[in-house]
Amino acid sequence: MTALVEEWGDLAQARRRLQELQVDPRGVQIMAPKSVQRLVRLQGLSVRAANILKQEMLARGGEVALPRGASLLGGEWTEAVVMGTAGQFASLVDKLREQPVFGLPRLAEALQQALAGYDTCRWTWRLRDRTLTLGERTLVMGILNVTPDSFSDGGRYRDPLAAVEQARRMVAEGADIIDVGGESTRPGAVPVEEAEERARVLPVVERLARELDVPISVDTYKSGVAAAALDRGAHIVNDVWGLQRDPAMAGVVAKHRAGVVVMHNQPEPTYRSLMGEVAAFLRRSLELAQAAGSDPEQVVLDPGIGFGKTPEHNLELIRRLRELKSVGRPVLLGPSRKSFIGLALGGLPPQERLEGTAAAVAVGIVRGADVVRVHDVREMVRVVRVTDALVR
Ligand code: HH2
Repeated sequence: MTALVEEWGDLAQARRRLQELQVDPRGVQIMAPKSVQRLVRLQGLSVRAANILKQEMLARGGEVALPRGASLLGGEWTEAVVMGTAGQFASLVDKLREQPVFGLPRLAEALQQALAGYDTCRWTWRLRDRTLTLGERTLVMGILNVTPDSFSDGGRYRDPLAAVEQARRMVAEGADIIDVGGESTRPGAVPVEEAEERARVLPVVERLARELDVPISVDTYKSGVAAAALDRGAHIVNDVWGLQRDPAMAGVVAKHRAGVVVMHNQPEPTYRSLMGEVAAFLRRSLELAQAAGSDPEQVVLDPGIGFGKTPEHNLELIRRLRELKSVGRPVLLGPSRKSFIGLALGGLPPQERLEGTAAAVAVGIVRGADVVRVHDVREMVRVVRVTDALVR
């Protein structure tokens, strides 16, 4: 007699394990949802809805954790963590949908969407006339900073010829996308006038779009630069303000049916609930994209490592990255050579952060990253391939 504690991560894996056990097909259908445990945090829930939720989940054998005040009908709004199996959640959602009081149908919708997003493992990313499949393997976005002052490679690719050469090298090394940026976003960088940013970025984008087969992304939060780059053949807008800084940006993306990376960003690293606030920001970015006429399949989410975050926030975001999939779209991670890595290594400079970047990329993939944005393409493609072989 032996006993082995097993880990069945998601429904697809549960089905496979049950089939391997030669459970009959009907049994697989019934048991797979019972074997997967989920925890869902709800914020902005009315106390009345919370109490109904608690009764309904207890009746199904699940649980709902509430702050003390909420169960005594203390305040009006509360937070809750709902606990149950995928099967219990499915039955709960069906029940809540039928009760047109206290916003329960909306709650059912939110629960269902979050669980479906979290459990999706294959996505389509629409970029103008192309589509990329995400989730089957991790894609690598190679960074091309045509700036004099980027924190780790400033000044190296300012000359358009050197930039094109570097892009070709990255593609030969396995990059799936090239991300061209003309303004450093590191803390303390000097803001760049739009005319200067255009002059840096556009000649490079134009040549790359013509000469390379991979999609070209433009790293800008200015709608004028994005529109001009799209006119010259770029496929993706990478906006480090998640469509929330320049009000014309969402319209530009929609008009060109471009892919868009919406990154979380804020001026100060202060949070009441880090994951909840980052997810809420990204949900708002996705809504802005849709309101302007984009398909949700154009959008990829990014937690914004190093932007308005302390080193501890960056570590927590990578550790809990998969939670962001509750928003309902795939996730890009950009840890490359960033300062939290230098700090974890006792203060090493950007050029000494290759192995640390590899660790962050590998764990990021294990935790749900679908695309990684990196400087060291040759090395990180190797890290990605091995991590994919281990976890996908
Ligand atoms: N990080 C940087 C710039 N753009 N875009 C996305 N989507 N995600 C990121 O994490 C991200 C980004 C900062 O890194 P880098 O481009 O290397 O430096 P700089 O801003 O100094 O040019």
